Amino acid sequence: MKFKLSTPTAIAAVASSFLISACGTPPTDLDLSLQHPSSQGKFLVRMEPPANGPAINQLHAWQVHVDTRDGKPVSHATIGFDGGMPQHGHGFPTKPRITREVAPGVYSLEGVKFSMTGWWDMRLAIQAGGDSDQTVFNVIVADSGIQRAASVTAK
Ligand SMILES: [Cu+2]
Repeated sequence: MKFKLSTPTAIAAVASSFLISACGTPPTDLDLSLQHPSSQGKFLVRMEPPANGPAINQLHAWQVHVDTRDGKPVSHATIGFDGGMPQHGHGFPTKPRITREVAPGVYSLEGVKFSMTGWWDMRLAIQAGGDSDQTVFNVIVADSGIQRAASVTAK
């Protein structure tokens, strides 16, 4: 019997089709701010999406602004990126990476692509001047682009 699916494969297929169809409603208390201190408070981080969109499946770049707590740009930081859809258990379809520092304390995050609407998280691990810290940003992607925090609170 060559064509019989093994049980784990069958379960995985059912589970993944369930996850895709049950898109999930993001938690209502999700913090959608694009600017906040890193988790241990070592840096102030601001995420800047493209001015327009981005549309689903459109490859694009963000700018990541890293400052000290008193507002001075943090240059020469090493920033790692990870993220995905917490409710779907998958990552980005691409490998977004911090590629370069475009201005003091401003870093380009390239290769970002949202492959579906819903809740995505963007996790940064920042190392600079002997300090390291991390932070998470939540993004709700709608068909019209990124849902801004302001439009979430204005219900
Ligand atoms: Cu997904």
